[in-house]
Amino acid sequence: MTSRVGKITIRNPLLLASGILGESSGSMIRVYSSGAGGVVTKSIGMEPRDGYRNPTVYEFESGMLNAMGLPNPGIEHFSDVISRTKAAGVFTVGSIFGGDENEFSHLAGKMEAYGVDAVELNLSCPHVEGFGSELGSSPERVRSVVGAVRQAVRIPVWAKMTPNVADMGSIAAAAEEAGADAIVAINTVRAMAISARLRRPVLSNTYGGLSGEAVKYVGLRAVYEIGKKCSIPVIGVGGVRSGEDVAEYLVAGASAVQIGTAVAERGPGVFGQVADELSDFMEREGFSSLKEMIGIARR
Ligand code: RRO
Repeated sequence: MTSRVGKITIRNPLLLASGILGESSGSMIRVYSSGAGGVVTKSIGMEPRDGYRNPTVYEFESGMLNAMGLPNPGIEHFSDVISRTKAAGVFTVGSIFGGDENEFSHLAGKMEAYGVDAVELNLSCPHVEGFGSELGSSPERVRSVVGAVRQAVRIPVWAKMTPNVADMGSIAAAAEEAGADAIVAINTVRAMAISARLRRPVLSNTYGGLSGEAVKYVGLRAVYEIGKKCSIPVIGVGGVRSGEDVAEYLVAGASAVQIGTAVAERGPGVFGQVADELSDFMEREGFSSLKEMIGIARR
């Protein structure tokens, strides 16, 4: 089950996606003990933020919509969280968001000093002005943020992409050219829920990000498409709920996957279940390593 993402080796290919249980060391340690290969923290910025007012989440049968609004304690208050996850031996990726390349470089430097194993750049939150997909929709801005972070740190730099653009491949290629070590795809799909009875949008922010089962096929398409344009590893995210979902992402070209909404729906035990299902699938289909599966749909 060992997974390689560039120079990094992870005990299995199932990582906790950013935004779910990733703000406290206790919850991340629990996720790791439940069988995750590692965790990605909640996205952390320069200052503490409360996020949007409720309702921030809308759940339905095939997924979830959220507009949390980047709530986080701020980078200066995050050092203890990382020290504790690292002391517990958890493979920890620090997710960060900023408004420009200077903020991203500062945040990445702090995360590196705190001891994270890699940094994930949130270039893709779909509903907060001045952050996320506003930067991540422009190849030039992606190039400048990734390039600046690359200069600022020695740890691996992962760039998390938005699906809400016409051509994800060229944006991922810009990240690779600027020195990213891996591409993470996808963040949530911009969407909204309406209540006909209340005659208004459901989320306080009106727009939010769609995740879960509903977006798996968008994620698979993104991983496949990015793999055609990039030679760095791709980490697949979106709607992973079973071992066979993981296998689909690997065959599409992903080196590892992240799981978010399924953890929110079913709890951290989902990691152990998905890992067992993946092993069973590999045995049934005659695969003896993850490497044999990666990208075979593209060959
Ligand atoms: O905090 C959020 O509202 C949020 C973030 Br940072 C993100 O990257 N993706 C998302 O769906 N929500």
